[in-house]
Amino acid sequence: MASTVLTDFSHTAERLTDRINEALAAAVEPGAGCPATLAEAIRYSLLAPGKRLRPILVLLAAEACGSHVEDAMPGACAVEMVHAYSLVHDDLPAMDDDDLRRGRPTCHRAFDEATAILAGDALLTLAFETLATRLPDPAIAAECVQILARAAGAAGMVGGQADDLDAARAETLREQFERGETEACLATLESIHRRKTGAMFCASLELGAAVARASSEQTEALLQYGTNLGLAFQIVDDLLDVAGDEAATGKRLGKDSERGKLTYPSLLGIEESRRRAELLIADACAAIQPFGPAAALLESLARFVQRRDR
Ligand code: GRG
Repeated sequence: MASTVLTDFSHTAERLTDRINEALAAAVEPGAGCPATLAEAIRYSLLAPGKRLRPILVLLAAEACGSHVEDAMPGACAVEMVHAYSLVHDDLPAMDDDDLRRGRPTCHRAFDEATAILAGDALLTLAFETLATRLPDPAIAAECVQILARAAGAAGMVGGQADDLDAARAETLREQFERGETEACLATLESIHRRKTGAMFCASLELGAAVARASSEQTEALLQYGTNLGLAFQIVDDLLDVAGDEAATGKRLGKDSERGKLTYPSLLGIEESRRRAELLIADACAAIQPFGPAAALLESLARFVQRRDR
């Protein structure tokens, strides 16, 4: 059963990833005025071999709501640009200080810190230019800009990252943990990850829905799917940090425990974390049942997230 599910998703990923990569490569053809090294750092980071889960979500959501892949491609590219910027900045010494990402040296290692900061800035800016100029309907373009800005901004991904880095909050979490207040710890962790990781999953689905002019019921169902999927994705990410394989994930592992960071496995243990991820995936899949067979690929993506090793 597991292998059927993974095979289903690998077919979908194969079908869409080449098209996404082509569109991304075209979007970062260096324009006049862009310095050569900056252009190289942008392409190095954006075109590195990631899973492309967020752009695939945009395209599958649009398809499930009756639209076509090509119509949703600007949204798919924009969300991957924001994701790539967040990884470049997260890897910087001032943040997570990492030297390996997607199986390669991180951007600031391959280039230098200033270039990595600027490549991230350029990717973030290009995401909004892509939405504004590549979506033909100005009303839909404006809606998509709003969706992505809200998810990526101070009350979304950036806010979640700020809280995740906040030493005072980490101290509070640890004290709560030591007092045995597991539920309070879980609520804090969930609040961080809903913004840091989950908001971009939800935005991806909402972008696909906006392009397809989905009904509010369809959008709501997709958001429920995205909220559960995003949290499950994070739990699995924490599990991979404990028991994953560096060659498969392409990043350094074991960093959470090295830093004494509270994570789902450190709070709940490995088995209970796995069980929670499984329940969240089941809830994600239940949320999209109203789409009928059109939801099958979103369901296979969710199963992939649960069982992923990278
Ligand atoms: C710097 C504003 C700012 C935000 C950073 C996304 C993020 C917030 C940090 C990345 C660090 C991290 C490990 C987050 C947890 C989950 C996550 C986003 C993992 C990376 O996503 P994948 O696995 O990566 O989809 P690929 O490389 O496959 O695209």
